[in-house]
Amino acid sequence: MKHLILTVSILGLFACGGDTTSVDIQLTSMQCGMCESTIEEGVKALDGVVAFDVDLDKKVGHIEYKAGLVDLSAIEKAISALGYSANNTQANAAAYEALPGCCKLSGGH
Ligand SMILES: [Cu+2]
Repeated sequence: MKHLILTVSILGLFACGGDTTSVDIQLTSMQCGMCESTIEEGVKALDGVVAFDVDLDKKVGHIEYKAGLVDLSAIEKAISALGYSANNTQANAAAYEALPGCCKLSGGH
């Protein structure tokens, strides 16, 4: 297992010299500025994420990441674990339930 981790780390180092991938992620369940900062902080904490900028009005997150370190499905899963949907990945139900009322889809906006 240690060898595997080491190998992955070395691959990651090589990937650092490469290009970053940039893509837009649909964040349709985002409701307010609190959601925006929760998602931004959660995603920026991931290894391999270079930049992440959320547009609350358009409900889109623009992400730049190093494909050797993280991939889009891992990023979508991380957003799901925060309680929000990402592209076609639905929000984790338990995480969604734990969100403040204003961040839920039925919130009083
Ligand atoms: Cu919110």
